[in-house]
Amino acid sequence: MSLHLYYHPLSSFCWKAEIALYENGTAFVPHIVNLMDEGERNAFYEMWPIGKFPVLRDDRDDRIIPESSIIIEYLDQHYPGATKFIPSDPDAARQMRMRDRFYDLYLQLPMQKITADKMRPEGMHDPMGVADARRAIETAYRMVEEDLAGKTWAMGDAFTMADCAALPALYYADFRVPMEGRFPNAQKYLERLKARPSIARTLKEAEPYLHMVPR
Ligand SMILES: N[C@@H](CCC(=O)N[C@@H](CS)C(=O)NCC(=O)O)C(=O)O
Repeated sequence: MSLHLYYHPLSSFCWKAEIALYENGTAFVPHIVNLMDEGERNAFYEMWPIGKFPVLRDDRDDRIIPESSIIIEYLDQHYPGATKFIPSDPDAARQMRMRDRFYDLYLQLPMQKITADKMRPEGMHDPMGVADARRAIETAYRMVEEDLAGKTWAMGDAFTMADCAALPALYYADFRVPMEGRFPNAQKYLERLKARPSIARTLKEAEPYLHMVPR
């Protein structure tokens, strides 16, 4: 098999890539990377010195493809399937990429900030940074709520890369800053996402690890 995914089943950005792979039934070899293990960490950094997963390796052309959005673009180009992640129309593609960036940068990153703060040692916390992150998430929720009005998926009727980005962002953000009925479009969208088979599978595989998420 030519595709190998280096990932961790708890990682929000890895979910994005897993969803895209499962969406089109694209065959791949999964490699769970335990960054706490020195040997595994060194081997992973050797492949991608930035040290962030997911990373896709394609043996067919001996290529390393890091970054969740770039992985999905690569799958769309080189391993196409029934779900087309990037719309063919250039304007629609740009709008889709905007939403993909939005979910990554303005929901996932502040959510990661809150989670990372929980793992910091006593005396090293950053309450101001966490308060900023919570505010950023609230702003993103309000914008997403408006954007989703009358839509099934982030771009309307078609499931795209933006939806692969939306699930991990909304799932974990809702865990950190609960929407609690304040954003009905976003909450219904999150439920639709969770019910999609590619996503249900990704979440099911994460289940045995979810107890490791810091409360
Ligand atoms: N921009 C990257 C972000 C990837 C990322 O932040 N991955 C996290 C897990 S969700 C990671 O590798 N964390 C491990 C670390 O920073 O040591 C992408 O879209 O793939």
